Amino acid sequence: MSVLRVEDADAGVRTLTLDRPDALNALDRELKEVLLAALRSAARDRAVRAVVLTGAGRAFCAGQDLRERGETAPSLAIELRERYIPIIEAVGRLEKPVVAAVNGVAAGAGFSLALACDLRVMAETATFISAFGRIGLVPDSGLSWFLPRVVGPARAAEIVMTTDPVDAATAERLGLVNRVVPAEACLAEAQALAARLAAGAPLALGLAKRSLAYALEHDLSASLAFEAELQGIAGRSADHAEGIAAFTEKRSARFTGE
Ligand code: LHQ
Repeated sequence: MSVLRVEDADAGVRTLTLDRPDALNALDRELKEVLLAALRSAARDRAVRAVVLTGAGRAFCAGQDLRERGETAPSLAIELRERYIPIIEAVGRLEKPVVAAVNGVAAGAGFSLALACDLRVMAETATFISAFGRIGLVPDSGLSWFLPRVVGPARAAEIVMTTDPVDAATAERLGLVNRVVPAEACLAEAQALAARLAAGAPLALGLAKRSLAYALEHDLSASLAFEAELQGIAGRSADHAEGIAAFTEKRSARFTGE
């Protein structure tokens, strides 16, 4: 039985479910490997137009499997370079919307993984915990990059240094998540949001993701130039022509990604 469930729905939404509920979906060697392979496969598969990432049972993901710690690479830096960084980068480079259904606690690298996704739907019972400090570690897998950009430096310092759980209402107020829903509706809401995005123009969505990421790291002039370059590409697409035709004919567009 796999530690990752992969399920496709008609709308082009692929749901990846971390499936080690007894360990709160902690990331062991196998789960890291299959998750990375699944993200790469979702990137290649043209039928996949949006991805939902969630956890089985009562957790989203409790970060590194601490029971496996003794068996992993002696250097945590090596473990991060070889296993965690490729996963975080695969989510960012996947030119399709990735929606996290944060169904329960997201701790340590599980918190980072949720923040690497483009959008987050959070169960009202879920929490985020920067658990690293509790075990004498520093934030990793991008948490120290994502967090100050989303909540500002003071809030980021508080979340990282106190390691206090951030409840769903606070997460919503801080802009850490797009919406908070009853726990039982979390996955369905995330899948519905992903299905809406999957109906959009795939090329344009992928380029928009690239543009937003670029703008976080560059100044206005560079971002304006990058937007123009991407618009040049989008403007030559069949989907743009279809969008214009649909507008003119007063009908819904049928985008293909061409
Ligand atoms: C777990 C885990 C877990 C194994 C719960 N592992 N079993 C990257 C590079 C390399 C190495 C180092 O790390 C990193 C990045 C990181 O992610 S470091 C941060 C690692 N994660 C944590 O420190 C979180 C550890 N977990 C917890 O603090 C709690 O479990 C939370 C707050 C998440 C949930 O608390 P509870 O709701 O009270 O659940 P629980 O603690 O009773 O856990 C339930 C079961 O899940 C339990 O197993 P058991 O057999 O006793 O029922 C836990 O041992 C297991 N579990 N997290 N990370």
